[in-house]
Amino acid sequence: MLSSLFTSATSLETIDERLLNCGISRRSFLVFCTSLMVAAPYGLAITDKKTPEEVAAGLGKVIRPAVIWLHFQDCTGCTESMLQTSHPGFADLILNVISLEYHETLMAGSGLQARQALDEAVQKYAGKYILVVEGSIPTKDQGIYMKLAGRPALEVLADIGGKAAAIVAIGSCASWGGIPSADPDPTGAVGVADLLPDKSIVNIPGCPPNPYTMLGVLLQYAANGTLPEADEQRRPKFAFDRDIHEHCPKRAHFDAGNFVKQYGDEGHREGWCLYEMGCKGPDTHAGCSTRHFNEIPDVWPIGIGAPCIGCTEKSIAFKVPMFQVVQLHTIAAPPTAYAPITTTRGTISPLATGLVGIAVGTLATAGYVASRKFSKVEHDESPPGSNPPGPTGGPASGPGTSV
Ligand code: FSX
Ligand code: SF4
Ligand code: F3S
Repeated sequence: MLSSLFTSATSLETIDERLLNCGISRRSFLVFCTSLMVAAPYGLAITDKKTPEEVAAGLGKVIRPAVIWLHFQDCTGCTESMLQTSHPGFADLILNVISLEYHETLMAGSGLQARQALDEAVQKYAGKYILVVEGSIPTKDQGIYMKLAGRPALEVLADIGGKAAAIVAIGSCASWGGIPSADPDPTGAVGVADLLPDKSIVNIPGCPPNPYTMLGVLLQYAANGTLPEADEQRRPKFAFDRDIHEHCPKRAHFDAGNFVKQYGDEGHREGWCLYEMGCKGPDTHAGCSTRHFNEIPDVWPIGIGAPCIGCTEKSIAFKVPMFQVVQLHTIAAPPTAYAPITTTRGTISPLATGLVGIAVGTLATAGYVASRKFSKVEHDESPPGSNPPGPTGGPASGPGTSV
């Protein structure tokens, strides 16, 4: 049973003991637990249907999980997104709820010292540690493009990954290859699951991903030895079960047909939808639209006025050009069955009442919607940004077929 892994075999402290010894306040821990609950409102055993106090009480008793963190072909953005927290000391708290045994960016030692630290950690916690992998693994030419202490990453992963209790592939690079695997993929970059398909692996793609997703996975595993339910791409459902578009704050503009045509245009300044700028939100599964980064509201790509590039999707990120408009698979173009919300009210003759009035009104509305749809969708083959909205800020072209 995995639940007793850390309690029986290590001398690690509980989270409560550790935080007390480090002088970290209960209040900070409660804020941390609240952030976890925001990241995982359901689908994660440690937060499910609980209050922050209940989450803190449960987590406090958990033995800190031993974590070995390896860097392969990466930019260290995943680590940075975890450490660049908005509250002073919060990164410190994060690093204390887990027991980080090896992490090249954070450790003081280097060279032989670092290698010894890694060997000792692997030996001490063999079969019990969680391995976090950041970065892709080069496979071309016997993996010669990335070595750690003289060994190809391929060999290091097979060895250290093979002795791990579970593996978390953090970031898009470790999940499937990410940026290094972009065409022409000079190193043959792949993700962890491509090389160790039979291991317990959780993929947390994103470039970078939300760190609370990873912390939630690590802590659930430490608490009860289970991994959260995953989708077919091994992504935890609690964080990847819906697309960005479903909860995007710009969704009302999408439905109304208000699209940015050019960076800095009137629509952009007004906060309109970025679909025609190539936003991949309708095709991208991630929680960014509700779980922002660095605990700061609106700190996420669309929140700062940039389109989503689909960084969590293997078939999109670094494959589909940034400004290419995605096809709408799961959702319809802005409603055609009723008037758009930007329609201005016209004057109705007092004589035009009853059934005739209704029929005329219905036809007029349908005609308006249809003309708007046909004239602005089918004939709008201009590249994004070529047709900025007019000075009145009227609705721009509709989405759906201008791919
Ligand atoms: Fe990859 Fe992580 Fe992108 Fe960078 O290191 S997921 S390039 S943000 O940070 O691996
Ligand atoms: Fe938001 Fe992008 Fe959808 Fe527009 S297309 S509503 S910006 S996710
Ligand atoms: Fe990535 Fe899109 Fe979120 S680019 S960070 S999935 S908004």
